[in-house]
Amino acid sequence: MKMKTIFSGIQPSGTITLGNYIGAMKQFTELQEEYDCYFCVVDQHAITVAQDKAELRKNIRSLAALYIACGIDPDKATLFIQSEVPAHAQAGWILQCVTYIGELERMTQFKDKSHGREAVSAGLLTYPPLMAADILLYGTDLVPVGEDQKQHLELARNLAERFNKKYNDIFTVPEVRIPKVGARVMSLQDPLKKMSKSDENKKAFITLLDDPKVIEKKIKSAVTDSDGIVRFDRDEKPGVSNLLSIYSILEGTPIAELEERYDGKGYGDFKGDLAKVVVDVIKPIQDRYYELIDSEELDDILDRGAEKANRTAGKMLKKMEKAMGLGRKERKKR
Ligand code: ATP
Ligand code: LTN
Repeated sequence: MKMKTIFSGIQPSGTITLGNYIGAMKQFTELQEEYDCYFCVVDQHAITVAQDKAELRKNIRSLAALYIACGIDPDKATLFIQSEVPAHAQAGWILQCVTYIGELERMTQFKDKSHGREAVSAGLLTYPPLMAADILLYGTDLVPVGEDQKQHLELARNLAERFNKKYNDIFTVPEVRIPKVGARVMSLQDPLKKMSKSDENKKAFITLLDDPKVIEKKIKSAVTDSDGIVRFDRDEKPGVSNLLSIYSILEGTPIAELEERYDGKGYGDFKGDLAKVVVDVIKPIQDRYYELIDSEELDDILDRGAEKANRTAGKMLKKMEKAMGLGRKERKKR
């Protein structure tokens, strides 16, 4: 039986956060053992909002290195950069033409990101069909993402079904895979908002490349509450609950056990220990990252990844074009 296919992407819009690690990256490393995986640095998605060109270049390479440093094995999974596989933009255009504007305007990410901005790019609105293209080009069965991407995934499924029905049955309708815990790591400064790498307040998130001292500082200044009890309660104690979730996932300890461990102790001890747990996870990732970042090895991996992705995606793009009647009939070999 054919191995099932997985596709997921992360935007190089900054350095990935603990939220991206827990909600996405950590799952990827587990899944590569059982599935045919494609992991992508979705740089074309990042330019839906303004990016500094030098920063973007740096972030793209850095994210690729972080994928590997976190445990993606290029011998098991295909790692590549979206803009190096032109079929994504081409298929994205085709899928835009089967998407209704109303569907795009309903996306909460669009509403959040466009809110209060003066110049909102058309790309920010039409981003979901590009994301659908990323996924559908590979015959993807399963898409591991954090909670915030659920709505985009639903649209990708609708587009696949619509295209299949209208033109030809060529797409696999993908399923979403959201982790049971840690699907929504919250901001350290506003625990009602998700942790996001493009948050203007740098204290709101921890990146995988933060210095251990900075990590400790950010955790110590995380917003909690004034009752001093380490207890999980999302509604009443969102800050403490967020820290407990992070602690539990990274150390592999059930939340109830952590509540017991900190019974009668204050937030100071709790936060100090959590900082150690976070640093213990991040430190080996950083060591591997610095070995890779300027290496030829990284370029070789990305060249190989782009080659394989171009082959797979190119075939599906041809099928899409044929199904819709784009271009000309292939000529008989003479
Ligand atoms: P940006 O701030 O630029 O929008 P982001 O930090 O939200 O970026 P993405 O690159 O959009 O991150 O997301 C990469 C993956 O990480 C996606 O699967 C997304 O669902 C997941 N993810 C993002 N933020 C969180 C979070 N706070 N908790 C859990 N998962 C998250
Ligand atoms: N939209 C996603 C990033 C993304 C993605 C994808 C995730 C782009 N293409 C394909 C999964 C599959 C985000 O903002 N997190």
